[in-house]
Amino acid sequence: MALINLPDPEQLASRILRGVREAVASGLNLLDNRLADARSRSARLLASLSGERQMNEGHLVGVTGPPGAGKSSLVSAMIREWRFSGRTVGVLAVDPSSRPELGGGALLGDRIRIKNSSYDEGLFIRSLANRNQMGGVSSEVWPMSWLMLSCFDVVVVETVGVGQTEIDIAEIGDTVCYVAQPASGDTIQYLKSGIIQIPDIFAVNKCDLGAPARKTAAEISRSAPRQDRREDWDYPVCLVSATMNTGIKQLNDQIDRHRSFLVGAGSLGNLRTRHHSAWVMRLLKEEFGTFGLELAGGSATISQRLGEHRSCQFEEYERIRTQILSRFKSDNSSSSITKKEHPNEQAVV
Ligand SMILES: Nc1nc2c(ncn2[C@@H]2O[C@H](COP(=O)(O)OP(=O)(O)O)[C@@H](O)[C@H]2O)c(=O)[nH]1
Ligand SMILES: [Mg+2]
Repeated sequence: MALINLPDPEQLASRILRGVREAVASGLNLLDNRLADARSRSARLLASLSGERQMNEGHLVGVTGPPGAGKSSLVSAMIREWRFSGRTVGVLAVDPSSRPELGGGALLGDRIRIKNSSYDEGLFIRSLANRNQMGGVSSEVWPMSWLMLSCFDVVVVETVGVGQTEIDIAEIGDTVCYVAQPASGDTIQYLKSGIIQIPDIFAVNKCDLGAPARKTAAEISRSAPRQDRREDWDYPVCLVSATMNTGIKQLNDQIDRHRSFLVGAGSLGNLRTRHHSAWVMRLLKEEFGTFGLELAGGSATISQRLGEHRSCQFEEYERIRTQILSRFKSDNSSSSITKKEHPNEQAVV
């Protein structure tokens, strides 16, 4: 493959912070690039983007639910509402059914283009095929959402809710909204499984269908397991219709209310820090494996280091990476560990 000039991370970060669209696109491409040089530049980019803003500002909203529930349609309707109120919106659509080569549903971007005919500077959509780690959200999605949070008021991550995904999305969003399909057993089964953290907000879509939607909403209200509930939050169930544009403003209001709830409880920053640590750990594990984590003192030590660097975890991430890489190199030159044992170097070959 021909060599591609990779951007200077610090320069790129300053352009992203000014909301330059080309810079946002190029930053997302960098985060999506698995080669060694790109990975270290990604860490520098994220370190440059980290700051107070990402601890306290913006809103990361996870939208999940079964295929066909109307997530993309609903996100599209929600975007119109947000844009109407002057907020800028970034979207990451992680939806395998959106992959045109699979003949799946229309890309979210296409829906938006159909509905909002004029080009909109305040809206940025990136569709990602699900790179499918056992049904989970692939590891680059979180850094991508973090990048978008540095320059958009609202960042939406749309994922299909199957198995592992709900757990992953709960580790991305400040607020998680579950979109339910009326008259489908999926949601109730999902709630009764009890293994997953319940979403903050439920949206029963397709309320234009009438009774089945109302029945599903009532079932959800009854079934949400009470023991998992956080105090003081009421887990609203909203009846909406993406196609008829019904209840969208009310849903967005509930999403705002959840953010205010987190801010009021002083927990938005803590929540993001927790999510941050979980994903940095995941990125390290993915790049270096458990053996690599041991070279940096093991996961407990790493967690502690990340906890001590709350507002600049990416810089700490980069330091830990460098440390692991140099340990790999020194072990490599002095002992039996072969170069091939560093997964990243294999990737570069
Ligand atoms: N009747 C009705 N159909 C809807 C509504 N929202 C979405 N749909 C339809 O449901 C199907 C799946 O929608 P889509 O947004 O692609 O679902 P996703 O897979 O969850 O993203 C499409 O045929 C939509 O037109 C709604 O509010 N009412
Ligand atoms: Mg979709």
